[in-house]
Amino acid sequence: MAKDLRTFLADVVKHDPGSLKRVTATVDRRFGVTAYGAWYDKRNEYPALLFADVAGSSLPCLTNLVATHDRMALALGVPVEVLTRSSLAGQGRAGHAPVEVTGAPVQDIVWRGADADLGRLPIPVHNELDGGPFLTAGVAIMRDPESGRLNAGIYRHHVYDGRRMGVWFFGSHDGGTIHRRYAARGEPTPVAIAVGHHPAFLMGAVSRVPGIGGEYEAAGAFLDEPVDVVRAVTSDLLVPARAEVVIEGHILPDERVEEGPFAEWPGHYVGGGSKPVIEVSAITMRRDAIFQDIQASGREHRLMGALPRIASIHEAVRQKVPGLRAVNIPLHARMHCYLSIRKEFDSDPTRAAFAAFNTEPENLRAVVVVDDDIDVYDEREVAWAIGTRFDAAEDLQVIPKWNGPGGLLPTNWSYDADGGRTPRRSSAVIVDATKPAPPVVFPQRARVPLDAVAAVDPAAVEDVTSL
Ligand SMILES: Cc1cc2nc3c(=O)[nH]c(=O)nc-3n(C[C@H](O)[C@H](O)[C@H](O)COP(=O)(O)O)c2cc1C
Ligand SMILES: [Mn+2]
Repeated sequence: MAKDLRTFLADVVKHDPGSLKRVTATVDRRFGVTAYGAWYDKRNEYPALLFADVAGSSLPCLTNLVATHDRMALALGVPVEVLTRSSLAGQGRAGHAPVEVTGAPVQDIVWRGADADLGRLPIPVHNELDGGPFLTAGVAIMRDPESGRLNAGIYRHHVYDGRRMGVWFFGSHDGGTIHRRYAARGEPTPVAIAVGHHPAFLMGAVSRVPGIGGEYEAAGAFLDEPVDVVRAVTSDLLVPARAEVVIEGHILPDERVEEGPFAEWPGHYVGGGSKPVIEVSAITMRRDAIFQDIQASGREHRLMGALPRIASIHEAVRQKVPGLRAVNIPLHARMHCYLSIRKEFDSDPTRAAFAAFNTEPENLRAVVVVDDDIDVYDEREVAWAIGTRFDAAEDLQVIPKWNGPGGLLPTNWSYDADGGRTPRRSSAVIVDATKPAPPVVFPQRARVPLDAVAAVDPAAVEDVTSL
């Protein structure tokens, strides 16, 4: 059977029992959904949460679906170590072009005109100071007017009223390029936003495909099967046939509305400003549709953002420094990046760091480079490398005015006492915590010989209960 949100939920129940929980209490869409997520977060637990009853909506709301590496690994069909210890998630698999079908489940129910009211969907207000409800798990599909290629990405949507919402395309993302191309011709940009699908579909949509388009093919690679698509009901866009909900509309060519505030992945309320506006033309859905949400600035948001960037940085740095061994972007500080390299030349760390910065210029502000004996997935190892192999006067490079101006990083703004703020550019830093390149001899790392450790007999160890 073709993969979709429902097949994945069944997989979770079967393979990861207890990690999908149903909330039976009626919750308010204002903080009700995120309150449960925050309650679990405080306990360092991240179950997927299915809210059966969100006040004022007939649809259930699902959140935190792939907030853990275990469920993400299940979704992508890889061992969890592939996600927690490498940058290889989804890599090396063949892409599959989408296949057009007729009679799609996602068009079982069609709301048009006044019926196409966003207020009927259980779209949550996530964090305390958010400017309103935000659609956070919507995969927006648009067609590049120049090449005709379909592009997809997740972009945040501030819901203004039943028919209109904002959209924020960051920096260099293709979504913004496509919209600007239509707007330059004075034309509206057709857009269709798919909500609720197999997480492998969503990871394909947010993978860092070079050039405009290719996300449907990438989703096919992550799913190991082509995505079934169907023609939208109010445009010629192709939308995923097995999504739960599709919101169709167009981005107005020259209207902008003040958007935000909204708590983003760095864990602050930043961004906002005037943003393009989408006018909704139809909402289609499956029977018994499940609405999907991602907890803004929560763990799922950061995991879904970190994995594609680990992959794209690995690819780019490897081209410049073949000795690259591993890349990590820690979930708790997604603006940091750790690279381990087998160092050949003293210039390797700087080259590697710049390749990483240039791959993700809108996200990274610190790159730490370590040797290949350091495990970049272990914070203790990275901290120890900085403590023992890094000399600040020699090995710290500051790149002034690298990030920004403005955007999501709080340091990319300056603030005044009246509550005002101005976009600024902030610096980035390279921490070279590597030993000198060969043939220089650096002190050896202490360790008990591995063969001695292998010879340990755990059965020879017993609890001391009396002396
Ligand atoms: C949960 C989540 C939320 C995101 N929100 C936004 C957003 O609001 N704006 C944006 O431009 N990118 C956002 N992204 C990143 C893009 O979806 C991603 O970088 C994608 O590759 C961009 O595709 P594009 O270059 O084809 O536009 C988000 C990613 C995730 C996982
Ligand atoms: Mn793209």
